[in-house]
Amino acid sequence: FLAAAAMSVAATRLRAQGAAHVTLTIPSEANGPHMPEDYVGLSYEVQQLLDPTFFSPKNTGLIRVFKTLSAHGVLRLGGNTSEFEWWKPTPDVKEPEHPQTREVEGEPKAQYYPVTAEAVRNLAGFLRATGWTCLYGIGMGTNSAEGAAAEAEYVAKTLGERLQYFQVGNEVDLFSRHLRDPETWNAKTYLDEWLAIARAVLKAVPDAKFGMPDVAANVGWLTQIAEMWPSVQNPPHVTTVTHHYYFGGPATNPEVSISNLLKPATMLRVQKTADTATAAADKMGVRVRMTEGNTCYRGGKPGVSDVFAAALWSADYSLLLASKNYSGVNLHGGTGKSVANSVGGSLPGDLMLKDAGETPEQIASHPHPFYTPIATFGDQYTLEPVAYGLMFAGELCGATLVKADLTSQIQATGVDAAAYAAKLPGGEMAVVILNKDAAHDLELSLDFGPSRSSTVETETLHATALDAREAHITHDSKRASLKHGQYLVPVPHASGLRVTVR
Ligand code: BDP
Repeated sequence: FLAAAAMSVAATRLRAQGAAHVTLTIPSEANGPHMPEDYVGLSYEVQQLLDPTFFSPKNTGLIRVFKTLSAHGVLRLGGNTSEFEWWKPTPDVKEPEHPQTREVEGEPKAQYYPVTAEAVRNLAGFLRATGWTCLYGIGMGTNSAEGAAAEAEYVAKTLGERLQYFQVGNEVDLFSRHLRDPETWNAKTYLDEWLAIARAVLKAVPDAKFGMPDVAANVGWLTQIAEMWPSVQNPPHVTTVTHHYYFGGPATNPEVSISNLLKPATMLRVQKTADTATAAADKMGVRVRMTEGNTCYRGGKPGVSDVFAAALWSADYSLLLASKNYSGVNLHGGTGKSVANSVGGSLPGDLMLKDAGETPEQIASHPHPFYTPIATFGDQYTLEPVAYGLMFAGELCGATLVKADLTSQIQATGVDAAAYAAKLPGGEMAVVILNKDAAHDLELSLDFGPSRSSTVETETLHATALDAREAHITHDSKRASLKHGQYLVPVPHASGLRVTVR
C-alpha cells in the first residue's frame, strides 16, 4: 500500500510540475471545538513587573503591538522568576526572610525582588488600554500563604474584571530539583500545599478563581490531580488546568533545528500530550490551556526561534491545540534581563553567538531572548516571526472548527503540511493550510460544496525562506470564482494560506 501510495503521489507531482495535488472536501457544518475569542496569549516573567513602566498605560508602543496581535488576548505572568518575588504593598514594607533553596546547575538562582502596588496598578491600566485580560502568577516556591493572600487581594481589587484567574506556582513538577525535597515531592504533596495557599487566597478574595498546576512537561500530574480532585473537600474554583510546552532545548542541543521543529512527528507528540491534558480537564469539568511555551527553552535558539520557521510552527501548534479543545496558548517571551534571570543569569543562546564569532559587546547588545514574540529595541517594539504565526492562527478566534482530520489527508502525499477548517461567527468557511515543507509545493482543490457562493478571500503567511528573520501576512481580498464549489489554489513550500469563502 505504501509503495502504491508513494507512486501515485510521485505521479501527481509530475503532473502538476512538482507540486503534489490534493483534493480536500471541506464539510459544510462545523461540529468540532469552538476556538475562544481570547485564544491568543503571551506569557511574561513576573520579574517583568520590576520595571513598572513596562506594563503601563503610558507604554503606547507596547500597547500597539499587543492590540495588533489580538484585540482580546490573554497576558499570563509566571515563569521561573515568579518563585522569587515578594509582595511589597507600600515602600516601607521590609523584605521578608526567605527559605533556604538549593542552587542547581540549569535552574534559576534565588534572586529575590519585590512586586509593588505601583506595578500592579500600571498593569491594570495596560490591560484596559489593550483590551487584554490577565492570568496572574503568584509565587509558591518561596512564598508564604499570607504573602500570597495579601498580593492576591490587591491584585483582584486592582485588576477587577481584567483578571481571569490566579496561578500559584510555576512548573511545580520541577520543584524537586531546587525548591522541595525530592524524596517527598509529588502531585499529592503539591496538591496539599497548593490547597493551603488557595484557601488563604480565598479568605482574602472569596470569589477567586484559579488555574493549575502549570507543570513544565509532566502532564501526568494533570491526570493524577483529576483523580484526586473528587476527594477534595470544598474545592477552590479551578477554571483551567494548565501545562507548558517547549519543543526542545537548550540552544546548544543540535536536535533543536528547523527540520525537527517542523516535522510531522513533532506535532504527533503534541497531540499525545494534548489528549492526556484534555482527558484530565474533561474529568474535572474544566478547560485546558497551554500557559507558557515556545520553540526552545532557556531563551531560544538563534536561527530557529527567531526565523520564519517559528511562524509556521506557532500557527500549526496553536491550531492543533484549538482542535483539541484548548482554551488558548501563551507564547513566552519578554525582555532579555528578566528571561536571563529566569534561566540562571545568561541566555545559552549567547554561547551560540560566541561560537558564531560575536564579541561579548555584540552579545550584550541583543536585548531580548531569541524566542520572544515581541522584541524590544530601545522603546521600539516589533512582532517577531513566532508572533506572526500566532496572529495568523488567531484569525480563527471565535470560529467553530470542523472535526475532519485534513492534516492527515494532506500528509498522505508525503508533503509536510497541516490544514484546519472552521466556520467563522459570520457563517463563512475558512481553511488554513500550512505548508511547512522545505522543498515541496502543494496544489489544493478545496471543495466547499455547491451551496457556497463565489466570493473567495485569501491571506498568505510568507517569507523569503524558512530561516529568514522575517514574516509577513498579506491580505488579498480579490474575488475569485469557485467552479462547482471547488477552488484550486497553490500553496508553495514554506508558506501558509487562509482561504475564506462566503
Ligand atoms: C521555562 C521557565 C521560564 C524560562 C523558560 C526558558 O518557566 O521562566 O524563561 O523555561 O528556559 O521553563 O526559556
